[in-house]
Amino acid sequence: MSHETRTALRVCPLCEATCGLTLTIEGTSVTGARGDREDVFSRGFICPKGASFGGLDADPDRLRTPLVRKDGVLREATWTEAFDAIAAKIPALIEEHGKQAVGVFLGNPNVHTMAGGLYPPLLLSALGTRNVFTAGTLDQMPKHVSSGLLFGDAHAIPVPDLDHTAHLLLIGANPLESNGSLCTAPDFPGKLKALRRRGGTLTVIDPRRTRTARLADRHAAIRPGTDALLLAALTQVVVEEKLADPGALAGHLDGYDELAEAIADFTPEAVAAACDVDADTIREIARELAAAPAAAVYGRIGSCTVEHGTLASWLIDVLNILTGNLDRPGGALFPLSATARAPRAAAPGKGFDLGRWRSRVSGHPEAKGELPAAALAEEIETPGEGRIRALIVIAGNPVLSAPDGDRLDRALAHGLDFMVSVDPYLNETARHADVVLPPPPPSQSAHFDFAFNSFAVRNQVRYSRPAVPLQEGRMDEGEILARLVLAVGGNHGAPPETVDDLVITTTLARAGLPEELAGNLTGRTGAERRLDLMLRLGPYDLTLEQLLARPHGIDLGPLKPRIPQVLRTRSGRIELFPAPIAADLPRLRASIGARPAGLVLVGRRHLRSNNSWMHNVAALRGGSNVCTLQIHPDDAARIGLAEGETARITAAGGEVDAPAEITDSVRPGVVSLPHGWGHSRPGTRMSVAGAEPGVNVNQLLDGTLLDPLSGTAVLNAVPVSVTPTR
Ligand SMILES: Nc1nc2c(c(=O)[nH]1)N[C@H]1C(S)=C(S)[C@@H](COP(=O)(O)OP(=O)(O)OC[C@H]3O[C@@H](n4cnc5c(=O)[nH]c(N)nc54)[C@H](O)[C@@H]3O)O[C@H]1N2
Ligand SMILES: Nc1nc2c(c(=O)[nH]1)N[C@H]1C(S)=C(S)[C@@H](COP(=O)(O)OP(=O)(O)OC[C@H]3O[C@@H](n4cnc5c(=O)[nH]c(N)nc54)[C@H](O)[C@@H]3O)O[C@H]1N2
Ligand code: SF4
Ligand SMILES: [Mo]
Repeated sequence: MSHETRTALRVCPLCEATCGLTLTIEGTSVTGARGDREDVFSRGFICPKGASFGGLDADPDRLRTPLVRKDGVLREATWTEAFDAIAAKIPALIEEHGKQAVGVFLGNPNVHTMAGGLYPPLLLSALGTRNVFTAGTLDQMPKHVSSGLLFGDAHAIPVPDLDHTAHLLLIGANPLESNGSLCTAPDFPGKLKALRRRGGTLTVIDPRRTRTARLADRHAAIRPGTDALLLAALTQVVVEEKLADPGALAGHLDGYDELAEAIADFTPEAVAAACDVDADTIREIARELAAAPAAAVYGRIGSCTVEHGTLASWLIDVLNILTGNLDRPGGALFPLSATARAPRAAAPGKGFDLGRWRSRVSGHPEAKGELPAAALAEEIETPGEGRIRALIVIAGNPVLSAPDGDRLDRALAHGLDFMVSVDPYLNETARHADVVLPPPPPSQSAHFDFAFNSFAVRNQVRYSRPAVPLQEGRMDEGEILARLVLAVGGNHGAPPETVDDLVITTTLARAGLPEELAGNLTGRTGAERRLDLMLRLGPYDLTLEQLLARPHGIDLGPLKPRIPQVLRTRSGRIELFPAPIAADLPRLRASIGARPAGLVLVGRRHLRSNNSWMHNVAALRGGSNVCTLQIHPDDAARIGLAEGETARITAAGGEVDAPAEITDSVRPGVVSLPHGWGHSRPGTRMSVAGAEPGVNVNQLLDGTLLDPLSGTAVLNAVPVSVTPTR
């Protein structure tokens, strides 16, 4: 093995900011990572997670070979044995019990890998199952649904024009810790500081005084779960005081009068007590928003994973629209990524429908082809036709990330005939698998951001080839997933390239292009050739070769107005007041009088962590990155809880114990526990995480509380009680 030191460029896959990294490589090991100053998008920014790329990449707990269960025990196996086992089981199960017998759970890192962008859709069509669950219903599904209803395209999500806005209203997001979400912006903190420096205004709505809130001109510590009420009142003020001026959008709107009438009673005075934000402040925020030369309203987890998540997400864009800020520079704009289909002329589209089918047990409506992740356990446990008997999990850990992990844990242990997990770790979920297929570490994987380029605050495109060669015995994740598609579809053993070739042929045919063009595509792998094709068919007429020649990326310019081209509604217009929203409004109105009797729980994220899987890197542990229950001093005093003392938190789904951290950064009446902890189950292989496991906050949820329109689990504003354990 050679030990010369060199550098390689690699886009960071560890959060949505997509920073360009310069990796230092000795032999085949990554020994350092710094921000790539020449990166066209991130310009050298890096955070502690990116700086720990090497440690994460070389984690000795990463699986090196597939695991196959024999006589009840997971043992190291060859790739052939692993895929043989899958091919022997899944097609036969489908044959015997039908397509619905196989369920799929797609976790968050699928949007951070190239393979995760290219192959899961093919897996779903090979299986033909409706039992599809993703991290989306623990996260951003309300935003997809509101975009689907407003614009006719669930993927048309406007992002705040951070570099040019004069006024940002940020709701339930903490980009100083998360580095941003559904808004891809390397150095989000720097961009907020720049906004303040150029005289702009930042307002943060969050029940916690977060690091982001501390940066703001104004922080309103709202009562959790009431943002839709606040947003309805902001909209009411804009309408009532005739501040609405949709500008260039005026000719593209349907339903303004119906909307205005429907929200007329959501006055600041009506919602103030529920939100615990006074009416004058609400009026002031609305007036400032309307008066700003350019403003953007942006909401994230705290506005999505709540009981009225879809209504809140919808109202955020309604405010952007009515104040003339949607689709204008400095407002909220639709990015145009290099692999998007080239824009077509504006015309009516197919629209967006909800509830085209329902889940078998509880009858939850599908949204965007998915069923609620919170309903996965019951679909495995409940007998009858269509029961899930086999589960394929790709890059997911629902035992920790979804409500009532203990129930799902039992369902996976006792309710399945067969389970496959594609994951680098033997995590709390994968420990139940019959076959575990481990992808190589990121240094050995190519990287392209299919998802995040379409949420980026600047249009740009970058591609990284593997920084070090694939180690002997490793299999590229693209190949793993292609082989999985073949194995479940009865084509086990066919060359994996056939999967990509078929996609290329059908894509060319659909575009009305001759099949021979496939011969022009370049690339070392099927995934690269597909990328090349998408770039060529995309809006900027790029090629893979051009990307390879520009390793620091290609800047494609600032975001530009795209309406009406993005609209896909049946009317061809923006549907301001869609019927499913109208039908859900009475539920919001009814919540005005409801007040929690006791404490409510919200989550939090830590800069040096990521959901459930980064607690195994020693360099990222400690400091603020701990699983404590944050509680306000007044509440702690009332309950009789001392700093560091163990608190017992009880809710509908169960109870957990965590050390109390008394802090006035949470508002009275609110406690906060982070998620992704609870690494204490036997049979996992995450030694660092297991040494200080923390507790699983999602054990407090029983999985019945959902935002009904999107099927998204209510993870914030959950009623809990807290007592000392003594
Ligand atoms: N209470 C509460 N619960 C939450 C949230 C919350 O705010 N509060 N947040 C929710 C949100 S926003 C999300 S997105 C979900 C996430 O939920 P999940 O997607 O279920 O969980 P993750 O912890 O993101 O990790 C998924 C797995 O992907 C694996 N992985 C990492 N890299 C790769 C790779 O390159 N390939 C493959 N195949 N696997 C890889 C990791 O090892 C890990 O086991 O959690 C949700 N749960
Ligand atoms: N370091 C780190 N970065 C991450 C992740 C991580 O785990 N760690 N996860 C990644 C993922 S998967 C995602 S989806 C993004 C999420 O990105 P963000 O949404 O920016 O991250 P959160 O920290 O969950 O911020 C949600 C905020 O909402 C507040 N909140 C809770 N309930 C309410 C409410 O009812 N109303 C209002 N107004 N606010 C409320 C919380 O106090 C919290 O500050 O982060 C990504 N980046
Ligand atoms: S901000 Fe996100 S993308 Fe940038 S270095 Fe940190 S983890 Fe990586
Ligand atoms: Mo997420």
